[in-house]
Amino acid sequence: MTTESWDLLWTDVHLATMQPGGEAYGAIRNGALAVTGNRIAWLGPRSALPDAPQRLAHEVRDGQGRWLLPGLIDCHTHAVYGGSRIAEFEQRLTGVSYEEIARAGGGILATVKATRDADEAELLRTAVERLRHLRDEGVTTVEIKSGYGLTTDDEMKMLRVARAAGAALSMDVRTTFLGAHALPPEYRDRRDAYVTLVCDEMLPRIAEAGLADAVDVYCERIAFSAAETDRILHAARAVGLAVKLHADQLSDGGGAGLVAAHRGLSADHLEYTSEQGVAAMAEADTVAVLLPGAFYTLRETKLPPVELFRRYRVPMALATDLNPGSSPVRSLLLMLNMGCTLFGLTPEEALAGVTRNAARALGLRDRGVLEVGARADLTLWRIESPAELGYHVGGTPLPEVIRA
Ligand code: DI6
Ligand code: FE
Repeated sequence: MTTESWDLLWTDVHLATMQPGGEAYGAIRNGALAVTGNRIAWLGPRSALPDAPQRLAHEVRDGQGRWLLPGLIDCHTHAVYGGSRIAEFEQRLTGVSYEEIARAGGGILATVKATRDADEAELLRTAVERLRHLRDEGVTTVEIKSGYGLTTDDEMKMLRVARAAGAALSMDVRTTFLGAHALPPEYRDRRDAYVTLVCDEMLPRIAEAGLADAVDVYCERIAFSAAETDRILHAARAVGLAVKLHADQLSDGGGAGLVAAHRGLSADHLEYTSEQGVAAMAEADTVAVLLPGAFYTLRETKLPPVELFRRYRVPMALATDLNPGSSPVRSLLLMLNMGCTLFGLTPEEALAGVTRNAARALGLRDRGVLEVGARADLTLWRIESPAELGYHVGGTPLPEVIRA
């Protein structure tokens, strides 16, 4: 043996490192990549390997000209929930709007009832069934929110199930507490009391139990106001949790500027965000998470301000928003396609949105790009070029996946 002894070495692979600033997709054609333990140990052109492959690693694999990418990251889902909203899908197609259904006590509140009624085993079984689709597409890290429990116990139940689903599927799950997703029916005339419950009871208990990595609020005219949101984000930061926000989806409620003022990790949706909001996000290093599945499902027409995000250099991520109402989406690859076709992203921006920038939206610095020291979450694709991942509408090739 020479000096190196890597665990595993791929040769004859094209690398899409997703590092910015150089080749498109950070590509290294005719490359090689080595892993030791659960980290990337070396990468570069095949011709730069310091010795013959067999002398460098315990195991050498021929990549057969496939493309090697980082594991994909879905940074916004509501994958744990009870029941279904298929009847609401039928209702919307007879002309009833999402907001009308929500105001009539359906929508999120219908899922709250079904989630409260479900036990942990049932919630876990159905969440695993949904997340399996993402896993098979090469998703190695997924964020999952609570928000269909809306009592301390039911929110904690959802967060435990989210973690258990990750363990069952060998996916890395990041959990987000979304107690302020809807006003529960028992608090209908006591909004302030519910916000107080979220701030003074739910947040401290969940933080103490270590069940959440971040806190989110649905800031929208059918959910929580900017002032209520501000209270909750303050309380979240007081217990040391990172914050993010469902912002400016159906109206401009100033959500982007508000979460930026709290130095939030991300602002999500953003169809109605103003230039002022975009500028605030740029200043605070807040990632724009775009959710074309919800835009498509609700047949929205107002596009998120992609050109402003580019101009202000706000990183853009893409996610499924997997939820039973506004985004029954189980394919992150389809979001690449919709991000391009509906929102006008380039295929490279779209792919950065489910790798490098999705990692940033979760505050994770150890993944999302191929570089020495990064987690060895890898996907190997038999594709012509990385753009192909956003090209097909259904039937996209599936990867071989290596998980840390
Ligand atoms: N994310 C959400 O939390 C809500 N909309 C969205 O894009 C609603 C989810 C739901 O309808 O259950
Ligand atoms: Fe959402």
